[in-house]
Amino acid sequence: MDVKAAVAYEAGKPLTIETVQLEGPKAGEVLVEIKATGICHTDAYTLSGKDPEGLFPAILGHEGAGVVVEVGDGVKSLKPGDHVIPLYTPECRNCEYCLSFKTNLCQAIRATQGRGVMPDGTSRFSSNGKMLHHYMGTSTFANYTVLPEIAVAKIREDAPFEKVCYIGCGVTTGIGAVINTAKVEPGSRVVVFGLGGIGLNVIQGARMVGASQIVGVDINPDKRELAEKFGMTDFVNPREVEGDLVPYLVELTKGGADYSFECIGNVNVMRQALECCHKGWGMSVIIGVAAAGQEISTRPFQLVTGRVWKGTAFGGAKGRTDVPKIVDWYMEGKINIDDLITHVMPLEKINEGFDLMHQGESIRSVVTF
Ligand code: NAD
Ligand code: AHE
Ligand code: ZN
Repeated sequence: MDVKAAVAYEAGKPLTIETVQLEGPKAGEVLVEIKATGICHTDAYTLSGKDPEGLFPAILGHEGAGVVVEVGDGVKSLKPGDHVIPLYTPECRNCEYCLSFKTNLCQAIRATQGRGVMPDGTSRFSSNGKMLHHYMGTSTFANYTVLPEIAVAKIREDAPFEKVCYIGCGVTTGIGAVINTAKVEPGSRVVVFGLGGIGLNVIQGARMVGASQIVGVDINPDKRELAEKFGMTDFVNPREVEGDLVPYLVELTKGGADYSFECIGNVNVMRQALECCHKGWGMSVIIGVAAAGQEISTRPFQLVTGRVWKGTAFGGAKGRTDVPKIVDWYMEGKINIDDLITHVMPLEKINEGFDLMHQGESIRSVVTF
């Protein structure tokens, strides 16, 4: 079938909006009509050419929501008409990782996903006979996409696509990092580095669990107002701090953060995030994605003296199980998504969404089809 897509032909170049061809679902796959998709910084990272798994040409996008149109042979858990959110972290409930109950990183289809193809090793997308790569197993920058059944979360039908698409990455990543990965306790002092689409969800997660102090750190002062609305108690602009940021934050948090979160992808900030943690127990969680070749460093003494370094993907969430619950939280008014979606645009304007992100003018831009 013909579908409308934004194609990434080359690193560092704008996406090309065009009609491409999509094959129907094979066994174990479903065809989904994408109704809305967010633009996450990770899409920009891959488009920049710095992602070692970034393949071109590809259809990017991993923060979508839509409706199942057709199911392939053997698909049991989904049917046409189901409202769904695609999962870049699938949940097969059968692999060693799923059965460990220690991680959300289902590995059932990770290898083919990283090669930009479906689990059978082929792509469903093409343009004038030339193969296009899938991206993160989701490729939501198209009005139809094909997904493995295990990479689809079924959600309630009254949830608005243009809002809950954000649960496909940013909302779940930020709130999940607090709840699943760090397991922040009430009364904790929290420091959040980077107040973008992820960091603000860390803040709302920290407020939900009852953190008593939530420090936000960002070089863009325009992020302050919204962060305060979401629960930030103290704002720090590193460019306005005289001297080292780390001792400043340790003093502000009266001895160091119980938990810190890096939501930027900057390895120097990752070090600061670890070192501003409280001696003896402070935990720092890396969420930001840093480019290939980048490395983190610190004095091992920082860990010897009790600080803990962790990382998280998709907020430690198991998509098919947890995503429908997070959609419920939104529908019940327990979490705020609306104020984080600062721009909505048609696919034709998707490149403007990337520009707004780079200019620091948006939190989330959402493309609606
Ligand atoms: P974003 O562009 O919306 O936000 C980034 C924020 O960081 C901006 O507010 C920017 O002003 C701020 N910033 C940049 N440099 C800074 C510095 N040196 N000090 C302080 N603040 C600084 O991006 P996003 O969509 O929120 O994504 C954030 C990061 O999280 C990206 O690296 C993205 O790839 C990653 N990410 C990871 C996961 C995961 O599962 N681990 C999921 C989603 C996104
Ligand atoms: N190909 C990239 C991987 C980047 C990365 O870490 N991605 C996160 C999700 S970011 C969503 O916005 C993730 O899920 N990681 C676990 C995994 O298996 O990829 C690179 O840099 O190599
Ligand atoms: Zn993302």
